[in-house]
Amino acid sequence: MKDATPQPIRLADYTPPPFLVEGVALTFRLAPRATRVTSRIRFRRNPDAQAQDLRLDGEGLRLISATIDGVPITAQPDATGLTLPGGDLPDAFDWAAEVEIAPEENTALEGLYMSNGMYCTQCEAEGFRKITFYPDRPDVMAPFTVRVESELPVLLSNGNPSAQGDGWAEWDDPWPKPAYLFALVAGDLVAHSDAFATASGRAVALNVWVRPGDEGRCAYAMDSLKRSMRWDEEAYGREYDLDVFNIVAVDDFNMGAMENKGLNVFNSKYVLASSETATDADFDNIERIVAHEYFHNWTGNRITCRDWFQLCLKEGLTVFRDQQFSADMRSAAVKRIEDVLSLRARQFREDQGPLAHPVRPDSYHEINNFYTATVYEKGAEIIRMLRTLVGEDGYDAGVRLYFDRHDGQACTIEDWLAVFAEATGRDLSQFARWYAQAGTPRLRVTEDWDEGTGRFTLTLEQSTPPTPGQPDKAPQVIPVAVGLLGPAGDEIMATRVIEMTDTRHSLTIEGMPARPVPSILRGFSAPVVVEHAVTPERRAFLMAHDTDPFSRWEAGRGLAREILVAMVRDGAAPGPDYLDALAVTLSDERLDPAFRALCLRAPSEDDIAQALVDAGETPDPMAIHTARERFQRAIAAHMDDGLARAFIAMETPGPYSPDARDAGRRALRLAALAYLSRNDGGDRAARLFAGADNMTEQMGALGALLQVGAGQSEVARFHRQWAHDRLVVDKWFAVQVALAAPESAVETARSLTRHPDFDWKNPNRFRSVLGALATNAAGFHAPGGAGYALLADWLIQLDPVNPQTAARLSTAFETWRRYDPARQGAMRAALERIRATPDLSRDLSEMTARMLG
Ligand code: 0A1
Ligand code: ZN
Repeated sequence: MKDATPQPIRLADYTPPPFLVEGVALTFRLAPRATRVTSRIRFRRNPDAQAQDLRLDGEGLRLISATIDGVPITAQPDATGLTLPGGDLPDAFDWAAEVEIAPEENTALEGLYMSNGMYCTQCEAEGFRKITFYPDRPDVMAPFTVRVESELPVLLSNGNPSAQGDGWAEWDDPWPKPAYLFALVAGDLVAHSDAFATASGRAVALNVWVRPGDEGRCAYAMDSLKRSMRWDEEAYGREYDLDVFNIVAVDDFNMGAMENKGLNVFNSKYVLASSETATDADFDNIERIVAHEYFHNWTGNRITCRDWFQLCLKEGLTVFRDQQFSADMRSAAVKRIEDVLSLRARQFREDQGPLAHPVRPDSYHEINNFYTATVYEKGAEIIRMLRTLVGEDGYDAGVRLYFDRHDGQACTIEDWLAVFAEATGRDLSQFARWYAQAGTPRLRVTEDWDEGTGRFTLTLEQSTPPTPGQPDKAPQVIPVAVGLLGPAGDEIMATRVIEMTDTRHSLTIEGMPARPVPSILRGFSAPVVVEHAVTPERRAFLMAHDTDPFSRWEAGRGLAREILVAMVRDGAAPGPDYLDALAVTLSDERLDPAFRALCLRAPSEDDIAQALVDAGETPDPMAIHTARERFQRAIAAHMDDGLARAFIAMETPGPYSPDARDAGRRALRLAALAYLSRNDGGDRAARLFAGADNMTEQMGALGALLQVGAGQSEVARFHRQWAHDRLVVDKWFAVQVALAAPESAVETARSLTRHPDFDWKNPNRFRSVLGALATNAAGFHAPGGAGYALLADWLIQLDPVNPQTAARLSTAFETWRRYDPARQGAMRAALERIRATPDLSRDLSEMTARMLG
């Protein structure tokens, strides 16, 4: 630990900055080991703040010189910055400084670093302080000008280009921004260029910058960008506000991408795509992430966060906006199901364990540890509920007021809620609990039917389990979308939203001719767990008749989950009712193939483990794996003909297109193939692999083979074919580990870490082996604890090099308390070993401390 007694940062301690910044001018003289950064910063005393010293954050900087209003000062920086005594400072002054940094030695990929000979930056959350001395906090917003000097041909920064010459370029960003949105890129890059005319007629030059040779793989990112720009104008009335918009792809990046003003930096995996090298899922992610970063231009950049506790203000809203965009571009129903699957897999899991935290946390040690599914995905669910509660028009009015009132400001969740309260006249004080209370609410549903009077009563009860630091929870506002079906499957009450505010809520409907079947939480109207004891027949009925596609899928899902839980407990087999219902879904040509593919997907091993924990049981990962495998074999055996027909019928003739229609057909085709391989030993998959002309089918076929214990020659062939392509080689590493049999997963991962292509300092490559191991539940949790030990060894090795990525991957251990004493002991020992490592980063110290509790 860097600090003997590290103190958390608390929301309650927020104070406004004592000085504001009117303008910043930066000059970079780039050199790998000795980049010189000069800064000129115009400060002005903040009339709304109490008198205080001015703290300039700065880490790992060699201070060469500093002046105030041209007068040299002898500043003595400490390990995290320097303090200028407030009482000695004029009300307005110029700070100038020169520092030296070494981008080549920056392996943490935060601040200014190098990736394959190219300079790039990552400043969110607190990376700017590794570039120069500055009040590195989001509520200090300023216009920036930047001069970059380097022999490299392409020199980029935020805003508009203002001048350039041989070996230098200057950029001017007129929009005030916090330092976390600063960016600089310099490299030997080529552009895929295009143009966009905004609704009011501004001509915007668009560029996707990549390494030479990659320019043929940018078209989809560019197309996604143009669609995002148009969509934000049409759906939110938001126009782009600069003359250029640049996207740069870098190979070494800790996260997905970053919304720096006018200069988005992307993990190359979310930019580069061709049909031969990228799967449908990759195309989908590119579209989503390009949109997400673009949408931040208004939700995050023009209006930013007052402090990092408000992270969900920009992230929850921007995720919600990218979800709306994807729903408009593709099938809304399929998109909703996919989003719920991901929410449950990542956010519900987080909420169940020691890392549970509110969407707006109230304290942290390292903010980088809070870029979580809770802040992002649950944050988006809160916006969705808000929209449901205030209605579309109320939402539009509130959002308009938000942009009008807060443009150019650094805001809080209170500001966000206030515009809706004002625009709609609603009291949102109870709703605000969604931001403050951690944990996933449980919604217990009971029904009462009075045959004599035809009275049907639905009773809902909410409770939220305790989470770290929050033993007791108050009731939340839960919008529960409910519909009723008649016994013949007809809709007798269209969807209506029950607004639950108390612990208990009843809805009574009189005069029903026959007992209705309720469909509850349509569209997944709130991020809660529904506990509703219903018979398998009832679920099968909803699976066949519900008019809400989400609930229809959910009924089948619930059925599958219950069957799997029973199979884990007593080795039961899936009954013919479920198998017949699934067969009907598979061959129902009125249903979107992508939807049918989702219905065929068995709940994951982690889902089953969560279901067992919910039932108060201890999950056995091996028993879960075996049960799930038997479940899939039973489906394959029962539906062989239908699957074979779907496999043929879903072929996509003609050239590859990543559009939703063809992608949905391939999803169903490959889901069928994975089952069929259990019947034919992988014959069809081997043929498809041999003839595939696109990565979706090549990977789908390889996965199907590995799942049935075949595919070793294909694995070798795949590597020979793609050894030159980093992103494809990442897939090659990941698929072998993720789909290895439980008994060989750890050895597979270990041997791949010795492969000459295993470049462990590259985050994508590290995740492709060690991240993939954690997704292979039965393999990671194999008896003896070798998986835990291997991951711990690698996290300890990575931590001094790249603490952020090490800390993120440590969440593989967050479920440790679920398991039997032997596994608990081994996981705990791994965590304790990490925690005891000398000089552990703040990132990993905080994560291990929270997990160990
Ligand atoms: N704001 C980005 C995500 C991001 C966050 C932190 C990073 O480095 C620590 C990088 C990117 C987004 O939401 O896309
Ligand atoms: Zn974001």
